[in-house]
Amino acid sequence: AVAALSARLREGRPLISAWCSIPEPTIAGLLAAEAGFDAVTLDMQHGAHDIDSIMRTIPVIAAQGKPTIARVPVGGFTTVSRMLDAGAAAVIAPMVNSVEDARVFAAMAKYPPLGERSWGPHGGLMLSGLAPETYLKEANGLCLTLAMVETREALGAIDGILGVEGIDGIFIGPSDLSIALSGGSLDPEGTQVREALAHALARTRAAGKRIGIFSHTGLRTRELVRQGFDLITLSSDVALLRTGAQAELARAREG
Ligand code: 3PY
Ligand code: MG
Repeated sequence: AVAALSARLREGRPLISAWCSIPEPTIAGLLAAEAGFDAVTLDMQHGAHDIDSIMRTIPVIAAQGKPTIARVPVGGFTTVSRMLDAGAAAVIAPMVNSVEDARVFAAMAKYPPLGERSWGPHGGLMLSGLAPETYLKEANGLCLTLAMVETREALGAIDGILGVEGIDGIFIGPSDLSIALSGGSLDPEGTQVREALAHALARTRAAGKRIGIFSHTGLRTRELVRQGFDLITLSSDVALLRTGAQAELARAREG
């Protein structure tokens, strides 16, 4: 399950990931199994996941043969290697606004000589099935770093961020980006964001790296796949629960 994400990206097949805020392994397992998502993303920035819940959730997702992606809190660079140690296949770091942020992020995620990741990959070893020496050699390629581009500063520094060795790609936060670009309104699918996305896609391709993005709906996800995004997280456990419940209740109360 650790190698599944990087392998699939190498094949050039985009992934659609679930997004979980509720720290309950059963929810992540359900989204990986019956719902059929390609991966599950667990959120420590705005979601209620913490290190403990993530350590208990990763094996449930892995039991479905699916990779886990973890989003750490803003500036939570010390949490990055703990997520990889627990067996996450990728880490998303929010609000990476400068080359320096990107360098610190990459250093925490990659073993020497590239970075400064400290040894102790209990879950990574268990879930990759690799011997320690092999894991040490291969982990830098297997465990991916996605730096969130969701501010004007990050857009301005995009080539520098993409140029940091050890940064495998970027992940767009369209909501924060829309707030930043409009000067205070929420319009994640608006023209300003669309223009920024076209630029980010082109710069990422030029750098030979990967690009992911958060999407609110299936229709928008289809469009993003067509545009060439490599990883799209679709909706969230909370949003799916809300819309599913509202739809059934509305039917129940019709007439
Ligand atoms: C954003 O849209 O700002 C995000 O961080 C996606 O979760
Ligand atoms: Mg954001």
